[in-house]
Amino acid sequence: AQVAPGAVHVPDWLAPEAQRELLAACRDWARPPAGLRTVRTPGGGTMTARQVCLGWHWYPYAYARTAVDGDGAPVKPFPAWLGELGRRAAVAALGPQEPYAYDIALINFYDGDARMGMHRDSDEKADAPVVSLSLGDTCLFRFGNTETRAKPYTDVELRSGDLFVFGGPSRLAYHGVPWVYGGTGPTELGLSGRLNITLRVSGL
Ligand code: MD3
Ligand code: FE
Repeated sequence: AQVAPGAVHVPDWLAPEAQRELLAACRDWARPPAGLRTVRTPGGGTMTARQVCLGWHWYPYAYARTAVDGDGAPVKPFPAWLGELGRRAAVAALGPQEPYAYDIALINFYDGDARMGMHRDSDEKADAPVVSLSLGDTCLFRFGNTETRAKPYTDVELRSGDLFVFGGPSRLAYHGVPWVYGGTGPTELGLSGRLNITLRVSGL
């Protein structure tokens, strides 16, 4: 379903087996070195969702090749199969696309009362669509507008296996995760909490 121009939600895009495989990969990527970390913002705050990066390491508000705000280790490689998954996802949501060379994965892990405030993603230097895949607990995702972090916005529930692609005019829209509904994920997956995997093109 199109939520806004270029913003398309494809519920249940990942089959259960693909969700299990992606979760297993995320568990591996979460391990040190350059594993899951708590992100501190320049204003002294901390993000409640913890994060691990592949390809390029994001820190507020730039990209590096090492975990500069973590253990300093080189960022983990971005695997070719994940880039292929990103291209397939973009085509599934938006139709025929340039063959974008996805080279960044940001993986956010939400447990407890973790959430994400309204923000824009503008640290990438390319305009390729962002691909988002959700695993585990359902969340409320808030898709805003390009002008202000306030209303109007559209609220959408994202469930395990859902795909969301943000391209064109939606690439620079404000968005956030006001909350996660604990204990709502598929029992068979064996994940307590929520994982979101975003695939991006750095343009670097
Ligand atoms: C719209 N992640 O990693 S996914 C983020 O669920 C982020 O962890 C949220 O916002 C999460 O930056 C939301 C949906 C999403 C991701 C990236 C976007 C929406 C986006 C980039 C541009 C526009
Ligand atoms: Fe974002």
